Amino acid sequence: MRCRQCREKAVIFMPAHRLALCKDHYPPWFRKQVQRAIDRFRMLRRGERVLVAVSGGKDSGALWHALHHLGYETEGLYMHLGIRVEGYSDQSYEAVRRLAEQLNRPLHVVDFREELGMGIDEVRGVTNRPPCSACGLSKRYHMNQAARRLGFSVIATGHNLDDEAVTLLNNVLAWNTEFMVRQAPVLPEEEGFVRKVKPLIFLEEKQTTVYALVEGVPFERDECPFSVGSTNLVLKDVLYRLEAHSPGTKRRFVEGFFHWREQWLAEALRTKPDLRACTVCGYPTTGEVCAYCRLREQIQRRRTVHAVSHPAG
Ligand code: Q46
Ligand code: ZN
Ligand code: ZN
Repeated sequence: MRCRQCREKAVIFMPAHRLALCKDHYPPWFRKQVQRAIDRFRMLRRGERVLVAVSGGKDSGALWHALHHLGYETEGLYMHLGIRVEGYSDQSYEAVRRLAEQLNRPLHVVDFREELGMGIDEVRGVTNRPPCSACGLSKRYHMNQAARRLGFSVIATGHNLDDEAVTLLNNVLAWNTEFMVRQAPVLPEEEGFVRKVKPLIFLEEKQTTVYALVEGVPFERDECPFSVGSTNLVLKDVLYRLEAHSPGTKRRFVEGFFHWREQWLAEALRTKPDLRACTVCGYPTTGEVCAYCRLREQIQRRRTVHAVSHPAG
């Protein structure tokens, strides 16, 4: 396959765009798509500092690299989940550290072992909560709190088109309209919450992978050990097959949803729950104490009980 622009050997063919590009012409095309999504949904303002949530994976790495080369003033935020299985968290951290060095940009780190008193892989032992549920909750919480503490008004995350289509399909299968309302390219700033944006929303996983490889973005190739066997992987496979059969399916699915979401949103906003500050930490919540503080309290209580019934020595 040859590049459409220069006839050199192509590094990627994108059936949905009927476009093949070489290693020199692909990265600028990719960045143009990122800029287009930013402009279309008014995600970022020129001159605004952007906190990029980086996990060590290819998507968030490609995002940080692309935003930096598009001229945005970026800083990275890595959440060290403390997952020791297969050395996952340490290896991811290493990839992120190398990227920060390469871009010569600051990197901030939230360490879950310090914040929660244990890694995400140990939470189940004391709370019965599946690791991904505790992980998602804690990541959302710390992302917001870190952005506020560091004075950022916006956080960018590396969700790509495949992630978005999987989440949507998952929500549609369960008719989880409450979650669907919160699924958007931009979650605007609200009392206590900073704005969240997803500039890779219309780029496929294959596209972010090729970008990361061609641009030499360091990333951890192994997926999180807890993602193995998840429903999301099955849904991803289903969507992959639909896409292969009919290129552009994922994009039509997600685009169509965003169109309808605008109308649902108007209705949902009328019945929006009132938020108030968590009495422990100040994070916005519908109850007295936020879900994160309840999780932390649960962990601490169980650890105290454990220490009393199994005293050391
Ligand atoms: S990092 Fe966390 Fe994912 Fe790992 S524990 Fe689950 S939610 S799978 S994005
Ligand atoms: Zn070319
Ligand atoms: Zn709280």
